[in-house]
Amino acid sequence: LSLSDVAEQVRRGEAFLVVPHLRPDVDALGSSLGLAAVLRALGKQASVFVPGKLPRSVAFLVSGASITTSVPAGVRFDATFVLDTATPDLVPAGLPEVDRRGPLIVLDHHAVHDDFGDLVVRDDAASATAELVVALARELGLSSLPAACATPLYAALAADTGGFRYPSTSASTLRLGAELLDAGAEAWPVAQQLFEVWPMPRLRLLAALIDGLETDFDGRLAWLRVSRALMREVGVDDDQVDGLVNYGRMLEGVEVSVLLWEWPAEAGAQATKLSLRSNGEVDVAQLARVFGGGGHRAAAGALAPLSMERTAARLRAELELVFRVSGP
Ligand SMILES: [Mn+2]
Repeated sequence: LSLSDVAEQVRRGEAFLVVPHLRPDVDALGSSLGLAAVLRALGKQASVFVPGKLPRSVAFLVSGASITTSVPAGVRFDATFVLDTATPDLVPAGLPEVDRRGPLIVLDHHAVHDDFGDLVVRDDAASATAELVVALARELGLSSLPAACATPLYAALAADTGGFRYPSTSASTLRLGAELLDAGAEAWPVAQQLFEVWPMPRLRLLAALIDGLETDFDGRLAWLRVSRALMREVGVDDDQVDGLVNYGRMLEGVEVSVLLWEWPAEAGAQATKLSLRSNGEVDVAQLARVFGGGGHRAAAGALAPLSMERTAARLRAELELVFRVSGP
């Protein structure tokens, strides 16, 4: 860890660009908004850059001018933070040239990752990137957390721990959650946004997914499949498919849940997105790696340049090895 080096960059600088990964999730965007609030509390300028359409699931974090969809022209940044990002492939396009963006500072908690960035603080023991943002705030001498960072950082923590339930939830995670509530975050409105408020089409999609659920390897594996035709039929976009893989893991006896998701074809080429969840026994980040993806031990994903059936066959071959090695 080089938190003190990062803190030194912050002390020396005036203006910072803050960037979450492409199609940001709640930890990526919440950590970015939280970091921007911390920087502003220290008297610095901070811009959070999120190009393109914001996923519906994170829209509640954004109000007014808290993000920008294009890098402000004419500003020279002293450094650019990239948050919750394990690979340069997920850094959004459109960052300024190096003389205008300064060094790339990566704050991340993915166990499987590529080496990139000029200064890297990566801690796979952190339950969320939000924890690293708070560690940096402390390194910078902020005695109390600014109110503006409370909700985004609390939401990030709650999202990546599944509502403070996953094995990554430690006593210090809960203490940090409490500190963020003290700073002004509200637990229930955040929980509603993260876990409770679903549009009808998403519930209908879940019903269809559960209807089509198949088990494999004596009930240790759950398969879920989403086709474009099903998505059209129930009226959902890609945002709303995210996270549904968790439902396969709920089934008693399931160790790994797989969601295969037909991805929009580009230039006639077929592609399938894989979402993987494990109960902790099987390291699904390693499985995702086979398809060029990544993630965490219990939650990972990849985009395979294959049809859904060929992706399933390839994955099943990998899983045969996993389940044979780990035994019944
Ligand atoms: Mn994260």
